[in-house]
Amino acid sequence: MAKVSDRVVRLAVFTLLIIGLITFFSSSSPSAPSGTYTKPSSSSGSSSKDKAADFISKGDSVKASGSDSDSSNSLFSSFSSSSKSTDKLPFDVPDYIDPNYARENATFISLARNEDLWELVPAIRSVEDRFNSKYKYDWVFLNEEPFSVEFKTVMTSLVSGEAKFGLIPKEHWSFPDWIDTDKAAQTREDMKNIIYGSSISYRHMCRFESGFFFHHELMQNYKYYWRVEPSTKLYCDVNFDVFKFMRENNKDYGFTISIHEFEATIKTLWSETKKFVAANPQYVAEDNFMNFISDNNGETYNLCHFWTNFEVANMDFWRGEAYQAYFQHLEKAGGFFYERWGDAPVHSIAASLFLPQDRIHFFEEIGYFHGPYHHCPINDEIRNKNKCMCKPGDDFTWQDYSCTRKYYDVKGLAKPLGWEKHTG
Ligand SMILES: Nc1nc2c(ncn2[C@@H]2O[C@H](COP(=O)(O)OP(=O)(O)O)[C@@H](O)[C@H]2O)c(=O)[nH]1
Ligand SMILES: [Mg+2]
Repeated sequence: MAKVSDRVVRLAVFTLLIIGLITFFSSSSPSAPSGTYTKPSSSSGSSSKDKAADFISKGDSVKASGSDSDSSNSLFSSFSSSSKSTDKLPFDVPDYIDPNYARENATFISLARNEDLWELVPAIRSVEDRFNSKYKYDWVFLNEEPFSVEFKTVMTSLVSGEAKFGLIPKEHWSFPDWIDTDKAAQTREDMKNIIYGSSISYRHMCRFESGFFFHHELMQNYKYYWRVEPSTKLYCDVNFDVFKFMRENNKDYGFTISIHEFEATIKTLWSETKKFVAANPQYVAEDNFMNFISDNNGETYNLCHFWTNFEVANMDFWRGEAYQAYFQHLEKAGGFFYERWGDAPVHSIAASLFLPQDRIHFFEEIGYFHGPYHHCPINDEIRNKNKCMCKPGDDFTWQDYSCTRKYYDVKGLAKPLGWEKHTG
């Protein structure tokens, strides 16, 4: 008897449980899959994180991170159904600066492949943490192939301004029709023992960064940019608006590391430059920076260049008459493919010849790393004030292979105290 009544009680409890579950599931909305962020109703003043969510909700098959189940019976269904359109995402951060802050006409830019994603993430995070979370400038991403949904989702969630993703037009990432592709192939064979010497894509990249990124439609409405590459780091807080600094101080080109180029990659770049200058002397600025790039008043190139993996610059210069004519001359000469001209010497030679030298600026206080070199401010006050996390003993700036000592000498600037201890 006891056994039978036991069974009846258990059956009754089980039946009640089933009825309860059926009632619960039939009342939950089937149109709100868990973890999928509901697009906020469009209202003015939507934050950039709203834009991130907006993007996520637009992707056909993209879900907010952490949702790998789309059924409404997941543990999180009650959370998602209470995430109504006006809710802030849980990771929204307060604005550090006045929401009406007048930003400059400027953007970050990163050229990257989909497979660069996880090397780019910490680089961007460090720029956001050290600078952009305060100022919220936009970020443009460019690629010669469509960006993956994963790439777009992660980057959108990471940047505090608006994230924009662009496809590079074919003509900006291919051989121009005057290039002899057999000769280019022979070059790659001949240069296979030089870093990136056998690479086609690296050459397209250098040509694109030399002559086309500032023409991309997503860049058209911007004047200044800050270039960020995968696997780089900012070592110090940047407690000023770098773009405002550029405009207010009439700077067109800013760098953190300068270095000597591998001569084998640019055998005829200087002779082509000399030909161009001889035919177009009007473009050479009066108070130029020729003595930074040449030790004999232009006879030969000393290989010094600004390392363009970090670059803050005014695109009016690249879009202007002098640089456009110079780039066209280099294009026709073919050295992007018949040699392995880098965008760094091309930009640096142009800036040094066609800009007055006071428009070129060294950001001493922006600690920065791109393998294998560190720019770590050797001035203790700068490092402490800006919470730098680098070892001054690692600094490359004053070493012989750097060109920044020359930058100071040619400009007649006083070097920071103790620089002699960092040479070698
Ligand atoms: N979309 C795209 N980006 C590239 C390609 N090759 C290099 N890049 C990007 O171009 C920049 C320079 O490339 P990187 O490999 O860092 O060259 P390195 O710094 O000279 O060693 C980085 O932002 C890369 O992500 C490519 O084939 N496609
Ligand atoms: Mg790099």
